[in-house]
Amino acid sequence: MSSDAQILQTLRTAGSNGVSGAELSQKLGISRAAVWARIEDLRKLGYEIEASPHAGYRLLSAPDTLHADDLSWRLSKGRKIGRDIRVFEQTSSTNDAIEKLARDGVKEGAVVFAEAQTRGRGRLGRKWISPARKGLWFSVLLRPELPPHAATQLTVASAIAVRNAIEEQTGLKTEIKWPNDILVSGKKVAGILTELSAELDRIKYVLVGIGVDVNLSATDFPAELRTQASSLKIELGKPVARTELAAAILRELDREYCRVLAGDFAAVASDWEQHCATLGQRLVIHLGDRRVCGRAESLGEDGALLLRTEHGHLERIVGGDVMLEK
Ligand code: BT5
Repeated sequence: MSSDAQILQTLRTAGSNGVSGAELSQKLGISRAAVWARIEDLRKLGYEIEASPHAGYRLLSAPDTLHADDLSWRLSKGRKIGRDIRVFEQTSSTNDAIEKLARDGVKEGAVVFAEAQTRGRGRLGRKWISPARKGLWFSVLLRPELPPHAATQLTVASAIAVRNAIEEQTGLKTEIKWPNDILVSGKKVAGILTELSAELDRIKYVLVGIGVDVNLSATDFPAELRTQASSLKIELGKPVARTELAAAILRELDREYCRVLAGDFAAVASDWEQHCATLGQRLVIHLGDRRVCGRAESLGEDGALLLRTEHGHLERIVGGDVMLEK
């Protein structure tokens, strides 16, 4: 753990009691002057830290900024997801940034966050709006030993992880729309973009890009999106702490990913089915130029949606745009 993370953790644990400079210096094994310099740097990042002769240092407030160390200490030691966390002020797309790391041979579990994306994208090159400090825009690098067709399992596992974390942190009732949307009151509050690099029979790496609309106001969305998209802040009526939510999502992702790796996708799928807004519904699915209609029956072993078509066939759907039949 870095000195910054240790200082923040100690200050948080001490709460209003505060911690003396001597105690911090001893705990971190650095001089009191060095502690002071670290505190000054944290203040520049927006942490409001009071220093008083008798109470020592006290953390009064933390900024709404993502800080890699501040995220790391909230995660368990033996984790896979989030063992390497990087936060950029701005990138084109965090999926591009994580792909660079993947090509450089970085281990799986690395996560890249950006406070803002200039070219955030959805599936099929669609635009994903990502205003600065309003959401969680991040990507995770995975190197699972799975065949390429099982990559949909990772989208499903990520969707349940994001859903669980949102509910845990906000209490909002969330639903999953197959394959990659998280909805609150029928509106999209998060999306997942899974990109894959594979050989014929094995995955080289998977990039899971996750966008969560945390503290956007209605005016942050373009007018044409306002009827279908929303944010946690709008739905809850108050802002949500992004760092806590980010850490909760990483913890849940770690849990779900481990279940997939252990060959227990059935457990992931069964959780998923409980929260799925799509199952049982009559759907129209656009697959490029093709249009398929039918009733969503269940989730296949590889994460595909099993659709009973109008002609009675069971069709495996692995992509496409899903709409409820009117
Ligand atoms: C998705 O695509 O839902 C995947 C979104 C993934 C975004 C993350 S952010 C971090 C990482 N880096 C990236 O560049 N991307 C990932 P799709 O199902 O194709 O939905 C895209 C559609 O959602 C757009 O065409 C809009 O209609 C709508 N949309 C755009 N921005 C949105 C937002 N912030 N919230 C809700 N809906 C949005």
